[in-house]
Amino acid sequence: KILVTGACGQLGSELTLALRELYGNDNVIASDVRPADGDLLSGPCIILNAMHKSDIENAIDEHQITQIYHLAAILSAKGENDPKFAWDLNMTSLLNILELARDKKLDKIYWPSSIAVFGPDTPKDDTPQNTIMSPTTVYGISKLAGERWCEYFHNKFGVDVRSLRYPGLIGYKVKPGGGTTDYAVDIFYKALEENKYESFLESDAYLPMMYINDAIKATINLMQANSADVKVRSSYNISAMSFSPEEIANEIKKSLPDFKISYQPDFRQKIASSWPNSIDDSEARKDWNWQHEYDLPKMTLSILKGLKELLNN
Ligand code: VAH
Repeated sequence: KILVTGACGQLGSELTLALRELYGNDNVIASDVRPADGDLLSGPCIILNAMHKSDIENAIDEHQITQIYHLAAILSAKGENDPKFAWDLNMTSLLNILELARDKKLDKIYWPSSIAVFGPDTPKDDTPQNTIMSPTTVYGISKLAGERWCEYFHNKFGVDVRSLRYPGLIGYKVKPGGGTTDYAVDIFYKALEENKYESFLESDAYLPMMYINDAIKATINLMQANSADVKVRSSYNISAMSFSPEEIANEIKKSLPDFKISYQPDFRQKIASSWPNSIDDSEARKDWNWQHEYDLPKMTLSILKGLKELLNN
């Protein structure tokens, strides 16, 4: 059976539902430090703090867990408010799970990395799989260290751990928590509720982004690939599109002509400008046929339609 940590989060909630669709409700246990609600209650949910190794071990034994999707983490912006806690949570929880995977011979582990592992001196356009990485956020530092730990546990102990460097993920069903790229989710809520949005990033803050549907597809494709085909055991670059606040605002205006955007950059602008403009994901496309589906126009229409329904219920 599959255990998902951080299941109440932006990615965790939608990934849990997709995994339940694929493997059956009762075979995917949703866990988080806070109680689950909404659609997550369609299957087993437990309270679990991924920093407590014995609690994870008990969950593995009690629910016959063979795979863990470890999504619990503090994201980039929130991490800067409490660096030590962000480091402790992100690293302790990952090491707990890698050690348990080794000792209990779990089948597979999934752990998300991020484009936040790249820094100001990383080549900004078509950032390669292997390049200079000098992250400037604690979140990025924890993801860079985490990638090295994943590769170490794979090479030294044969743990089948797989990872993707997500770009900014745009998912609206659960409000995201603490990401620098989350302006691209907020903008849709504000457009539908107030027809205007004040962006905390500059108009030209161009960033690699991905609709959450594509992120879920990539995650499942990677986890279903033959182990021998998964050649990158730190974390794969993946990408779908890149856009700036101005570009996504113009896309929204095609459906909401009176929508207005203004700009009030804050500390998150500095984080965003340390990240790449675009990512080279040719290794993922070569090793396990990664192929994105959503570009900016298609994503915008999908979100406006889905969010309108969500807000009207
Ligand atoms: C964040 N959404 O903003 C995450 C992501 C690349 C950004 O890692 O922290």
